[in-house]
Amino acid sequence: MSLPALDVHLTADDADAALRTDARRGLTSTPKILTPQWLYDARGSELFEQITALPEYYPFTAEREALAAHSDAIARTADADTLVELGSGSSSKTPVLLDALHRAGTLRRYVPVDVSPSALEEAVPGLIGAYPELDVHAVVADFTSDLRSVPSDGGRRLVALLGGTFGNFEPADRQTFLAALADALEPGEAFLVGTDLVKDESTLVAAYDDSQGVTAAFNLNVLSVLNRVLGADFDRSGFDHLAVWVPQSSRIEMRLRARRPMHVRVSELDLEIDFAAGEEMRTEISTKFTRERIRDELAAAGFSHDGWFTDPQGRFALSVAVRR
Ligand code: AVJ
Repeated sequence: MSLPALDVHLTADDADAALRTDARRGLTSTPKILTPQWLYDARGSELFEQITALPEYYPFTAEREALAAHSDAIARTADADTLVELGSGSSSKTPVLLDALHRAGTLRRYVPVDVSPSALEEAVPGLIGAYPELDVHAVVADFTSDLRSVPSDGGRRLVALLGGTFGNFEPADRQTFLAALADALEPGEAFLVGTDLVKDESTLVAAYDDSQGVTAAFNLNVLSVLNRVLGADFDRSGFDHLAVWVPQSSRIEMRLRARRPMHVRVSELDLEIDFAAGEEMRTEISTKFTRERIRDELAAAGFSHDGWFTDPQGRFALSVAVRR
């Protein structure tokens, strides 16, 4: 068996530097904001896995149901020989798509893209074992700033961004990403994007503030990450987890709210910051879409909205967009 190809466009030092820059900017801005990437260290990724099994956290199940029900239609619409998966992580949802592309008779190549080399190293051998004919070409990259991960080899690509990750970007960053993707694709190539949908507020809030407190632990873990990586001295017990529905921007915001005034030293950034009692720091946004909104955002970047596939309950959507 030949070793799979692995391209590295992002070193651990690059990733580190980007996060530090982001932390300095975010911790000194008003309001304070962190990029969600800080949430996903080893402990955070483990807590996120636990979140996906919570009864309140429907997006994971709903996306899986939508994929299971519509993978063949997605494969037919995309008509691709290469599946590029952005933020592939453990590649747990990939086999459904690979199987559908295989049934359609077009599948040749799989390109998982992730910032984490260890996630790729764990996921790739199993896929090679399960799909011996498949040409697997793994890429370590931050797809938000670098789409060299989708080089054309003359085949027809389907670029997938699953898990609702698209909703974690600010509107301007979504537009920048879509424009870069449109630029990287040839006319006729496709983009598959998973988006959670607008629904009643109580369902949305419960999904991000579960009764077992797993999401609270996930959110508070970000303070332990900052303490470890940046030598900060955040006191976790000084903060409360909040999940807030913000209708104006159609999104859930995860925040940490200071219970009392606090002074925090971030030694590696040579930074001292203050929290007022009740001050909120945003740690993640999770945008909820309507069909019209996703269609309009895709159209603005040069994509037609050719497929709309939801779970049976209509909670989560998979859109297939074709580069015009
Ligand atoms: C995996 C980033 C899409 O936004 O729903 C779950 C992350 N945060 N609970 C989401 C998350 C809190 C999740 N994404």
